[in-house]
Amino acid sequence: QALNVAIVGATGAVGQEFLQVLDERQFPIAELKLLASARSAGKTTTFKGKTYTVEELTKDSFKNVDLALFSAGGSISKKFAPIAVESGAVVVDNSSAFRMADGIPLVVPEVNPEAVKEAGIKIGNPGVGIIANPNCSTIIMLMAVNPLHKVAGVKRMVVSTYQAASGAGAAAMAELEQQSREVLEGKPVTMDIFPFQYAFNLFSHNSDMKPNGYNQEELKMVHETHKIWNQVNGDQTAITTTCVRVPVMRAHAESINLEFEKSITEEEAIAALEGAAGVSLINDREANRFPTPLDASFKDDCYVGRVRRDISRSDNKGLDLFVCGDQIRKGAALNAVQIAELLV
Ligand code: A2P
Ligand code: 11C
Repeated sequence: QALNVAIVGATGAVGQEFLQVLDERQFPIAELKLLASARSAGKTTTFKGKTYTVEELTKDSFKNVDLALFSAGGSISKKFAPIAVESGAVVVDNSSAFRMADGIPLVVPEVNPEAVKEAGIKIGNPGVGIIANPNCSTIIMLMAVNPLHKVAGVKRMVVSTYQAASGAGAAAMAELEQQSREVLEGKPVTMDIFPFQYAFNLFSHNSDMKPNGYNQEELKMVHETHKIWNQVNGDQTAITTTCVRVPVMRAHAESINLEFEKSITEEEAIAALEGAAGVSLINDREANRFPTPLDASFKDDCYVGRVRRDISRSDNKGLDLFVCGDQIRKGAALNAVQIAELLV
């Protein structure tokens, strides 16, 4: 059946990508509503050749809406997602507002699609209706790691990220572009979004720093993975992460070291990755050709390479790999639309 769909944050980087992905995947839409702040009310966007006017998000925005895709930040989700559910919509929320809440499924469709049904969420079933989209770094990591986890069980992982501007929104992408131009022109750089020069530089992820020395992005990757894998206390994969912002426009990269419960050879790992939905390999040692953020940009798949036995171990229970995934697509809009597809 065709659904009445609302997009909250329709003018943002992810909001615009929602439209692109819904169009490409021919998502069944009856009516479409584009919502953003009062600043954007009256702006227009075209979708499938038709012009739509952006409306200001208010508590009355969700009448007759079946599905609401949210990407306007955590505080907007906290305030308006319950209102949307109350009005009878199912919400797929791209923010971190509800990810760790009990009873709210946190879903990567290639990993744990069953979580939606288990939570009793379906279109036209008012009252239970928020599904959380994981953090982009978590999604991209799990796309690479989950196929191997299914074969040999991941006991411990050590992850370092190289995160693109898009993860901080459209304004951060514009800042990277502007600063790059300013540096090349020998001008002082404009710093509005980040407290450091971003062009020709990199820095520790800009999320909140916690007393234990981890930032919030790093802890999200740990806790969200345990929830998605349905791992309870005492039976959890040990995970440690370091998140870094690099001057790349829209695809995240991650270096991942894995320790497994069971042996897994390079060949077995490659076979598992080759058979995994949403994963493509770029793993040519002779040509020194492995995934780059530009390979992954504007693509649906996550690209995996550098698949190699960890030489710090004498057994076959350690692997290293590198993954790149489009932060706006699989890290956000595509994953959310795939979740919505589970409902139709
Ligand atoms: P607006 O463009 O009107 O500010 P990004 O993550 O790329 O920065 O995008 C954020 C999205 O969230 C934008 O669509 C933005 O709309 C929207 N947004 C921000 N604040 C609000 C608000 N108070 N009410 C509704 N939408 C908001
Ligand atoms: C980044 N992953 O790349 C972040 C942004 O929890 O959804 C998104 C934060 C979140 O900076």
